Amino acid sequence: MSESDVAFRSLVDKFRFERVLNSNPQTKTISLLGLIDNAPAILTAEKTHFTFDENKVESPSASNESDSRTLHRCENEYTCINALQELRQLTSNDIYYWGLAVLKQNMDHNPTTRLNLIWPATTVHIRKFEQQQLHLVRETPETYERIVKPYIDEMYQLGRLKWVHNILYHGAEADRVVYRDFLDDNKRDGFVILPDMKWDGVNLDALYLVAIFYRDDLKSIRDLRPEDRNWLKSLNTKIKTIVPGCYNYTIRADELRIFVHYQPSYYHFHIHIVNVKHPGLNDGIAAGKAILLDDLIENLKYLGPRGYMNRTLTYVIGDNHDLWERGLREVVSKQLEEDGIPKTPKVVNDFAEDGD
Ligand code: G7M
Repeated sequence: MSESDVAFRSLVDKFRFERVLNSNPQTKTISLLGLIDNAPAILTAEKTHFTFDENKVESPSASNESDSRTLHRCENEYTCINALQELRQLTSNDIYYWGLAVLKQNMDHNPTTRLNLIWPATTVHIRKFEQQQLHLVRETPETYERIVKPYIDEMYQLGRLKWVHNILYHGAEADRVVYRDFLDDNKRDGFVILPDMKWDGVNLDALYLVAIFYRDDLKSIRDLRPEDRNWLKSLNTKIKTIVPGCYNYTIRADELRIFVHYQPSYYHFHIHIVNVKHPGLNDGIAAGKAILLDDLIENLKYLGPRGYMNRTLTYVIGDNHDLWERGLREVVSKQLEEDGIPKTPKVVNDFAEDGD
């Protein structure tokens, strides 16, 4: 075990469970709130996907691109059904059989779970992970200036970006960095690509990278102007060129979903790079949260000199988000009224009244 394994293990061992914040049977994740040394901690576990070792086989006779990319899916004792240790049938019916199984697990080949720990966790973290009611809000430029911008400025002052600065300037996660684009005479346009905290770094089906930029004048897409268009275009090209090469071309440029979040959790410009077949964890890739980089580039052609500051942006927000209480709740109810949507009638719950 490395020193960092030992430190992580001792923190997880000290975790004292308090309550479940959220769990999702589709993404197979659970987030637990607990205490470590009397400070709040959030432990998230995600059951990992099945793995196959993938080797690229260069065929000497390959004359076209698809031939040269033939994938050889090699099996080992841990891939999929080879790892079967126990099997119990639940039922069978005609030609259909189903049951439960235990598969042999191995840290290198098929670890059971990806664990994320946030410690000490702030109330912003806890509220973000907690199950909550979601709402769609239309953020006009006026709403942005009045409610959202002051919030972003406050978040910035609170120093929630320490992890970003650690990556950019202090060598954090350096051993995992996939690519660093850093020109001494043009630091402003540079960036770092590395595995997102959400990816185990093993299974390419779930490939999830994040590109973080040295520019610190962009808090979110709201700060993008038409003059940034060429910069974004060259980023897009670089990402699509570099990432497939980093993974031995087992993933192609057109298999990368490249997008940003609005609202993001962290107000320092960064881009998500995800295998297009990944359905996304929670709402990370959903409409109302993810905006494709290609669409950003295209839209900047038409938005005028103030760029994204001119647009109304529609997105999903949870009622645990600070912005909800800071004014978005009123914005939403006013918008529904202006749109002529009838007020929701009071719904009587018959079952509750019957005492069932
Ligand atoms: O929603 P937003 O666009 O702000 O997403 C931020 C992304 O950064 C998420 O996909 C996180 O999983 C990722 N992320 C957050 N932290 C704190 C870290 C970190 O410390 N390291 C890495 N590699 N990714 C992180």
